[in-house]
Amino acid sequence: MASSPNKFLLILAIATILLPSIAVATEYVVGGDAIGWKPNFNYTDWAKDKMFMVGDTLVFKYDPTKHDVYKVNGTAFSECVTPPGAEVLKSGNDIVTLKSAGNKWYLCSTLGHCANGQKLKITVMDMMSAPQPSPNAAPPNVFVGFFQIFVSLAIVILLSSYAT
Ligand SMILES: [Cu+2]
Repeated sequence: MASSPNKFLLILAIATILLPSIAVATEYVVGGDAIGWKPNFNYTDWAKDKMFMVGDTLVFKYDPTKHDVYKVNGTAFSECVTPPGAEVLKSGNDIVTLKSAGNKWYLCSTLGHCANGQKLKITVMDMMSAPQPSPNAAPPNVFVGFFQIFVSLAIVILLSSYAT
């Protein structure tokens, strides 16, 4: 019998189990709050111990009269150039949602800044690709995420068979 307490419990069960896995999206202030986006900083070092996942966000914080953020390809990144048509952000507080897996490259187009380190390369992973790129340290939360989704699906199926 589908009574309302059952539905409430169902929703509560789904919410309790699903919410933590949805909420794992992380916001990264590029360079950290104290540094932000500027030259003479090693963004490779900054990025190397971080695990960027699809759905996470990057926040570029900087003085917009001095800097900008170009999203470029790998070639442009190594050469510190901005290809025509490259996506540019210039608000000084740019929020970039990582929508797809793969390598992402960003640089500042102000003369000399990219050459002096104002460039960021990251590798974004999705759940399927996450365990492979880092053989030494695949974080457990990836598997917890899978497990939570599996368990919540099982509960949904179970409870919906009771509810009908
Ligand atoms: Cu700059």
